[in-house]
Amino acid sequence: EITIHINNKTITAPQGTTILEAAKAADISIPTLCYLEHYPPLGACRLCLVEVEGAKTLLTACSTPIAEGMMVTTNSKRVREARKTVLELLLSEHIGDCRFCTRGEDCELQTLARRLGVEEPQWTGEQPKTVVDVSTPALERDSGKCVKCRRCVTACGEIQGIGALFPQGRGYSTVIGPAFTRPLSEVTCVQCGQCAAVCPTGAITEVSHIPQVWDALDDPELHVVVQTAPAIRAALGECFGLPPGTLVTGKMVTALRKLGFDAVFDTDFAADLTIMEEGTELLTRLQAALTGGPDEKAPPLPMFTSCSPGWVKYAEHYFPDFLPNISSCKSPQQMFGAVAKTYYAKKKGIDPAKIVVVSVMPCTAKKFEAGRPEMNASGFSDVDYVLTTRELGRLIKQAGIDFVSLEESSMDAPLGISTGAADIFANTGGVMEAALRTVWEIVTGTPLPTENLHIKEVAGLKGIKEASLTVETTVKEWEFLKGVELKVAVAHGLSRAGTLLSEIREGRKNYHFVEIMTCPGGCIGGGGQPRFTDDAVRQARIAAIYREDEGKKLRASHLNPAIIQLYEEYLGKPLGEKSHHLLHTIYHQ
Ligand code: HC1
Repeated sequence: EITIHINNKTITAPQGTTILEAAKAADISIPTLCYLEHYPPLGACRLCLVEVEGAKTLLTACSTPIAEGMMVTTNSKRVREARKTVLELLLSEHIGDCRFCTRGEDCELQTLARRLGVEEPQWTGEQPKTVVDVSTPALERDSGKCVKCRRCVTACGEIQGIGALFPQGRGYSTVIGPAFTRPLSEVTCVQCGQCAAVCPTGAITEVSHIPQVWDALDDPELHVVVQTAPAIRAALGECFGLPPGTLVTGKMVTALRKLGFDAVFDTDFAADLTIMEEGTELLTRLQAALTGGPDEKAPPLPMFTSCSPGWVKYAEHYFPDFLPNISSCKSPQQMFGAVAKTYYAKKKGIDPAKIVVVSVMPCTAKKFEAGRPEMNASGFSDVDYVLTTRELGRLIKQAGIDFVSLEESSMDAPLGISTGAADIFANTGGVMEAALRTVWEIVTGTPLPTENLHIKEVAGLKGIKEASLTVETTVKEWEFLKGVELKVAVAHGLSRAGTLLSEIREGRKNYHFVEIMTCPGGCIGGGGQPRFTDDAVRQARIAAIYREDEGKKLRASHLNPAIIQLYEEYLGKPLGEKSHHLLHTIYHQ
C-alpha cells in the first residue's frame, strides 16, 4: 500500500494505482472524457490534469501512478485554468447545436463545460469536415460531435474484440470510424451500441424510433402493444435520477399506460416461452448426441443461446462454423411479436395488420434484429419499433409524466404474465440458470426446491464462467442422461466470448450448453441503457434483477400459467409444428 495526499486528504492505495483511480476511490472527482475502468489509460482528452508537488508541468491523473508521499492538488487555479483551456479547444472542434442534440440531458461535454465555467467560444476558425453515417438500423455516427476521446475505440476493440472503429488521419484531421471512412454497415460492426454507451457526447447514438412510436400511438385505427425487456425495470429509474438498481417495474407499467399503449406486456412472458423451446431443444440435441436418437440429424453440441442479436451477428462474421450450434429459437423479443400477431390477435379478434408491436430494449442491436428479413413468420414483422431504455425515458419526459411520483400497476394478461426465471435473463448467467431450472425439473421428475435456486458458478461479473452438474434421474424417458456430467459455460462481452469460442473450436474445452451475451454484465449492461454503466452500476442492476426474481411466486418458466395456456390453446407442444414455424429460425452468413 502506498500513502499519498490529495488536496491534503491522506489516501492509501495499492502500488500501480493511478492518481485518477486513487482519487475516485476517495470520492474526489477529477474530470475525464477518455477514461474507462479496466482499460489502460489513453491520456487522450487531457482533462484530468492535476498538480503534483515537485513536477515541472501539470500531469494527467489517468496515466500517472501514485508514489509514496505524493502531494496532489486537483483544484488549484492553475489546474482549473488549464482544464478550461483544454475544454475550450475541444469545443472549438465540436460541431453541433446542443439545443437539438439528444445528448442534451446527459452530455458529459456539456456538463464539463458548465463545471469548468466555459461560457463562450474562445477559438474560431476552420472546422473539421463532418462525416455522418446513418447506414445501420441501430446506430448513427456524427463525427462533428466527436471529441476523439477514443472510448468507443476501446469499447469496440477491447471489450467487444471487433475493432470496427479506430482513429484515422492525424492531429486536427483525425476521424474516428471504420477504415477508409466506410459506413458501419459495410464492416463487421454488430450494432451492440457499446460505443454509444461510452461516448461522452452525441457522436454515436441509437437511431431513434420515437417519432414512429408517437405516430402509432396517435393513430386510433391501430392497436399498439408494448413489451419491456427484463433489464429495463432495473435501469429506467436512472433516467429520472433514481439510483442504479432501483426496481421500477410498477411505475414503468403505469407510465406506459399513460403514454397510451393499448396493452402493456412483458418480454419476460416470451423469455419463459423461450425456455420451453430452448430447453426442449437442448434435451433433443443431448439425446441425439448421447444415444443417436430420436433425431440423429439433430444439430450438434454444444448448443449456444440465441437471444442476444449482437452475439448472433458476431458468430455470422467471425465464427460461421458455429452457426449450427446456435439454438434455432428466435429471441424472446421476436417470439413475443410472433405470438402477439397470431395467438393474441386471434384471441382478441384483432386484425394482425392493425397490431403494432413496440419493444423497449436495453440494446441497440435489437433494432437491427427486428428488421432481419427472417423475422416475419406470421406474415407481418414480428416487431415494428424498438426503443432503447434511454428513448423510453425521453418519451416519458416528452409526455410530461412525473415518473418518480407515479403509482405502481401490473402488466396486462396474458402476455404480461411471467416467472422469476424470465427476469434473470437480464443478467449474465441468467438464461443458463433459467434453462437449467426447467430442464432439471423435467429430467429429475421432482419439483424444484423453493430456495437457493441460484447457480452461483454462472452468476456475477467474472468474464468466463463454468459449471458442471451430474444428472440424477429415475424418469425412464431421460435414463440416457443418468450419471452424465452436464458441462455448461457462460461468457459476456464478445472479446471474452471469442476467447471461449476459440478454445471450444480447438478442442481445449468441451461443453453441452453455452450462454453468450454480447454486453458486459448481460442485458443490464446493454448499449441502450442509461449512461454511464460501470461495474458498480452493473452490480446494482444485477442485484435488483435477482430481487425481482426472488419476489415472484413462480420461478421456473414451465410453471407460467399463461405459457401453459398458450401451448394448450394454440401452439400444441414445444418444438411442435406451429412453434417451429413461428418461434424458430436459422441463422446464416
Ligand atoms: Fe435481453 Fe432477452 S434478456 S436479449 O438480454 O433474451 O436486449 O433485457 O429482452 O429478446 O427476454 C436484451 C434484456 C431481452 C430478448 C429477453
